[in-house]
Amino acid sequence: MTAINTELIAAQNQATQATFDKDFAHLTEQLLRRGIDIQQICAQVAQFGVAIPSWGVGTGGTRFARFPGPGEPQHVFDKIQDCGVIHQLTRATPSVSLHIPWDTCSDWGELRDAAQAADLTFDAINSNTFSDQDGQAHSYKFGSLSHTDAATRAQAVAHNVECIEIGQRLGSKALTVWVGDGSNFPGQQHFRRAFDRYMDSARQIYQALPDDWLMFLEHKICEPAFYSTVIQDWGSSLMAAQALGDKAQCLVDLGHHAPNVNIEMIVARLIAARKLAGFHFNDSKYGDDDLDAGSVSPYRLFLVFNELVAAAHEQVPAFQPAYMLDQSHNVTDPIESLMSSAIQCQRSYAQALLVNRQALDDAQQANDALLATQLLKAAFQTDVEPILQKVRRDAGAAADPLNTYRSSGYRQRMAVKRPAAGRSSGIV
Ligand SMILES: [Mn+2]
Repeated sequence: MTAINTELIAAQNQATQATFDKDFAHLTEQLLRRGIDIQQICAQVAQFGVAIPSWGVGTGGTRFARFPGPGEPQHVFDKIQDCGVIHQLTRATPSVSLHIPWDTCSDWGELRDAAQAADLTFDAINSNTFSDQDGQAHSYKFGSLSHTDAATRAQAVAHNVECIEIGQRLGSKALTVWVGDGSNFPGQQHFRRAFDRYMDSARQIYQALPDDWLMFLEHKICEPAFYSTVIQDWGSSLMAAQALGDKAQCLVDLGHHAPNVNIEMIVARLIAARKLAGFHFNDSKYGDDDLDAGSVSPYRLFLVFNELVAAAHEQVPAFQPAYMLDQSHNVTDPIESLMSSAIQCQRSYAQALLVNRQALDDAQQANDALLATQLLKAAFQTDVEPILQKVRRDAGAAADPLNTYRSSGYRQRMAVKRPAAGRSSGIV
């Protein structure tokens, strides 16, 4: 059963079919003049998918306040249903990334069935050792995997192993580990010893990984530790991943860097090291703002995708990054934000596919800086909306997901069905 009436989708798509056909024909002709086959681009974009974080469908918040929205999910099954709506309307989000213990469930088999019914699978599973749970023996106030106390570290390791076991029941193939460990004051922590303790714990988790699983290490420059973090940057992450082994890779959350850091170059370095796990897409102006992907800096997002498309084009071995959104929605309907972010990722990918790789290679080789940068701009400035819409129309999704979602009345129905809960959904 689908959450949004399929007849509504079909009727709305039909209403704009004629204008869409004109737009698509025009872009087809434009791209043909540039030697690009639009059908080939559509086929590649249709294969693109980005995972939804289960916590993203709830309203986020800041450390100051949280303003719950109407009809928020009350449990993991509600979250799956909302993720199903996003996928039904966009066909761009085929999987969900769970977070333990924010997502609790007494029967994981039932959850797997619910996901399957919504045409969803499970992406990487996320552990949480950055906050204390009720009844927990040891506190993570001063760290988890790198804590000075061995019993606290062991508790954090055991939690990660449990996450792997849950993930196995759901069909996940990766564990994402982000720790809030670090220090708030110079001198508080012995940097090298804290890293050694982290590595010792991470090795134990790594040993518990099934053969066909990966371990994604997520670095973050600060917060909640505001002076230093144990896995602060891609350098620390790469050191850890290389020491752990082939199954450990580095996950890039776009918001987890210092302002103005050249993220696309970090991506290129991790690809070169064969250590790029994938992404948590979002956007930011100042820090880990967790704003909607491409909402502030769409060109940066494009430049990241340009590196990914280049790597695929150059057939870098075993290049298969995992794509996930990681956002916090404080002032928007989370379903609307996640749909538009997923489509923004598709858009950046489609634009990156339009880059003339041969001409760019030639310009780089000839040190023609202006032509090289214009080749990127030519791709970025192409309005690929007809491509995205074509892919959605062909897949039975909504031509205009936002409009169809709003006219479906889904949020209003959920507001009645799910009375205000007021819980925090957290931000990672
Ligand atoms: Mn993240």
